This record gives sequence, C-alpha cells and structure tokens, in this order.
Amino acid sequence: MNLDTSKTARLRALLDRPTIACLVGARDGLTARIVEDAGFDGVWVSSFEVSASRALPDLGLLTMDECLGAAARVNEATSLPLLADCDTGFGGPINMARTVRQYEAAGIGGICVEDKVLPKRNSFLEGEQALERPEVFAHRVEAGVRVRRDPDFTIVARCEALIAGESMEEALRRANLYVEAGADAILIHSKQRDPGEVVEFARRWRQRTPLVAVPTTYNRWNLTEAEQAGISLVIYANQALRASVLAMRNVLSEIRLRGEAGAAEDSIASMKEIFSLTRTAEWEEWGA
Ligand code: SPV
Ligand code: MG
Repeated sequence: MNLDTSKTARLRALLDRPTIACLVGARDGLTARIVEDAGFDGVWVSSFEVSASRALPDLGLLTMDECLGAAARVNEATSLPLLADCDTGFGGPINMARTVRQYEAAGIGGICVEDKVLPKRNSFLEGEQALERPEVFAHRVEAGVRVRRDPDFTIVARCEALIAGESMEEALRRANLYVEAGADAILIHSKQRDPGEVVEFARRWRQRTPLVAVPTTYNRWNLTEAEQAGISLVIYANQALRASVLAMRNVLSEIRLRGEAGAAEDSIASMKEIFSLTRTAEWEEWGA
C-alpha cells in the first residue's frame, strides 16, 4: 500500500481487501512502532491498554480528550493506519458527532464504538454487562456517519450482545440495525474459549459489511481459520501490554534478587535498540 495514501483510505482498504488483515493493540508510540516493525497491518488503540498504562481500570473513566490524546500520540509514531477504540462514543449522538470530527481532524483512520451504556465495563470483567438499547445505539452510529467529512473514515460498530449473554438472534438483529445506520464494519465480540459463536455469527451474516473479531479468549484460532470463517479483520487487542507487564516483572525481580542490573542484561533491549526505535540519529541530523 502506498504510504502517501491517507490513513483513512488505508484502513478502509484493509477491511475491503479479500484477504484477512490484522491489527495489534498499542497504548503508546513506542509500542506502535514495534507493532509496525513486526509486520502487522495496523494498530488498535485499545481503551483497556490506554487505561492500564495509566494504572486505571477499563471502566470508561477516560474522557474523549484523553483517549484522543493517546490515539494522536500513537498515530504520530507510526505509518500504519489506526482504528481507535472509543468505548461507547462518549455519550449520545452529539458526543459521537464531536468524537468523529475530532478523530478525523487528528488523522486517525477510524473509530470503533460499542453498544453498551456509559460508563462501560471491559468485556472480560465478571458480572453484568449493561447493553444500550439497539435503536439508541444505532442513532449514535448514524450521527457519526452523518458528520464525517472524509467518506473513508471508518466507523466500526461493536456488538456486545454475546458478551452480555444475549442470544445469537439478538446479536444478528443488533448488527443488522447498525449496518442500516451506516456502520462500515461490525465487530462481533465474544468471551468464549472457542470461536464457536463468532463462527456461527459469521455463517449467518447476510450482509456484505465486513466482520471484525477479537480472539483474546479463543486464542488458538489462527488467521487462516478466521479468514475461512468469513472474518475480514482480526485484532490482537492486548497481547503487547500483557507481554511488557510480564517482562518487566521478571526482569525487576531478577535485579532485586541479585542486587545488580547486569543479571537481567540478556533479557532486556539494548540502549542502542531504543536509540534506533526513537530515531535518535535522524533527530540529531535535523539539529546539525
Ligand atoms: C480493548 O482492547 O480495549 C477492547 C477489546 O475493547 S477487549 O478488551 O477485548 O474488550
Ligand atoms: Mg476497549
């Protein structure tokens, strides 16, 4: 894909291409750069990761401005297109409208909004998940679609019906309503340990609108299987954050135990690597 093409067009192209595409969650610019170097197609700016990086739970605590700030910093660091997680859209239709305008202006490829009530709870938390009424949520999607200036700015509607324990029929009914409201793709979320309900949803999906899946719990489902099931985009939403937490824990406990930093030297990136990731030489050249 030509890097001069706008990020909105590039995100849309990922959804529309015949082969499956794959995004990885990032909370900051450095992570996004590592995602890009690893050869993935785009970045998911995860509300779970952005919240966790501030030691906050994923309970819809961050304002739109805070989420946008995080997305803008990620966007600045990578040439990959971004899909930004905007939770429930930060309110009603007018809040959704402003969200779309602001994210568009920041050069973000697109946003994803979910059919829960504000403040939402992370989909993997035990306990009740309060769904928004589908007509109310559809109205919110419609407002976003109506105000976007760039027709390539992608609006993904995320259906949480299966997460909330509703039936497959209800999930399909909701997703169809969101397509009618103008959604460009449907993220069908599931917390089962196998991909069964996502596969069934995709099998019964009659629209041309692409489907997105987040295989966090059903994580033995590979990209080939997802593509065969009819999924257009897979998101590995939080693996980078979880990898870094474990790595930091292990390294710090080793250093603490041994009383010297050298004990962990082989388990950590070199300073040279960080200089390279942060394009230090390039910046110094500009200042010369
Ligand atoms: C996120 O990464 O913030 C998501 C995906 O919304 S999940 O946590 O799987 O619900
Ligand atoms: Mg989220």
